[in-house]
Order: sequence, then structure tokens, then C-alpha cells
Amino acid sequence: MRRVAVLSDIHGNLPALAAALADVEREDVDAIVVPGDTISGPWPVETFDLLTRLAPRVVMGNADRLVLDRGEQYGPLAVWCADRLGDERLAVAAGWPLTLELEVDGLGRVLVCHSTPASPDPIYTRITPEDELAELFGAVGADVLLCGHTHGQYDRRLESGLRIVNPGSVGLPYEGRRGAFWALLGPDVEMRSTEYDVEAAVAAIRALGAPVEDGLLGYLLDPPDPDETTRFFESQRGAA
Ligand SMILES: [Mn+2]
Repeated sequence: MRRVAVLSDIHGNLPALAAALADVEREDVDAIVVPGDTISGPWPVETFDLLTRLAPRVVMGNADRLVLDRGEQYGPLAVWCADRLGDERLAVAAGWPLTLELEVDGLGRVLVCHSTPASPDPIYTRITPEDELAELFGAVGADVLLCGHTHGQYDRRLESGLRIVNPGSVGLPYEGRRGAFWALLGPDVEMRSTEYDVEAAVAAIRALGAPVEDGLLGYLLDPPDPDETTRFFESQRGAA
């Protein structure tokens, strides 16, 4: 493929997705790739249906898995989303793979997953030591590992030659500034962000009555600093 738009960690944030897609439309892409955490959030149905019309290539995220499992460990949101999505959409989501592969001009073989090829759960960051990454991943038979999960953009080349690209989060970025964050692949990696009206989105989420925690709405309005977030995630690694 020549040019690919990557929209990760949308987390059911429809206004953010719509804003990013308006930018994507101007880029003449061959495909849209979604590295997971798509349907857990305030607009699960609208997000799913809007994406479905664009026929993206989607992988399973940990929060998607939680919706499918109707898990309650992080509050009522997963069950609320599952109830709204209904059986047909959930059956499609249940078929999302853990990994997918594509070939992108200028980048080579790209392996897409939410966290690691084996699991959408592990936390690692742009500063995780390379020997620990090697333990997490094993051998990755690709030139680029395209992931999501930690909601911050980075593009890291390991000594092994593997390049790890995280496009950040469309729906819940930890970038220290507001926006919908995404990336364009091919022939290089271009990190992008699209502004949208976050105040209006948060007001709409409150009006919906979606059981989104106040803390998450606070992150939308006042996005966490990326370096602090990275240090926090590093402190949590292995703790789960
Ligand atoms: Mn995730």
C-alpha cells in the first residue's frame, strides 16, 4: 500500500473520530487501520457504524475485549456499551484479530496489534528498555510494529532494527494538549493531530448520560502531560 491512515484508541469518541476523518479524507489514503480500543466509550454504536462504512482494518484492543466480555472491573461502561451495540455488532467485533499485517511502500512489513502480537494488555512505553521489549515481543517478523494502547504518539527505532510506531489516541490522548491524534504511514511516518471542540464533546457526553467516569472527562478537557504519563506507565509495568 502507498498511504495508510492509522486511527487508534478512538474509545467511542465520535466527535474526535469525525474530525480526524475529515482530515483523513483530504489525504487520499489506500486504507484505514485501527489498532484497537474502538468501541468502549460514549458513542459505541455511532463509532462502530461510521467506521464500518469505511471498511477499516481493525484489531482487538483490551477495552474492546472488556466490552465483549461485559467486564465490570472498570465500572459500568463496558456493559453499557455492549447493551447498546447489540448482538450483530458484537459478533463482528468478536472477530477482530489480535494482529494484522500490511505492506506499506517505504516502510516495509507492518505488523499491527494493540499492545503486543500475543496480547492487547501489556504496558510498555517509548522508554521501556530494549531487553524488556524483546522479552515482551519475542521475535517480530516485521519492519514496523504498529501499536496503540498507551495514548501517546511515538516513533522509536530499536537496535534490533525494529521500528515501533504508536499513532497516539484519537479519542483520549495523553499529549498535554487537546485534539484527535493519529498518523499517516507511507512512505515515512507522519504524526498528525486534528483539533475539535472538546468542550462541546464533553457537554454532549454528559447530556447522553453515558457512564464515562469524570476522571476521563477531565483528561479530555485537560490532557495529561506525555512525559508524566510515560513515567507513570513505566512505574506500573509488571504491576498487573
Ligand atoms: Mn488499550
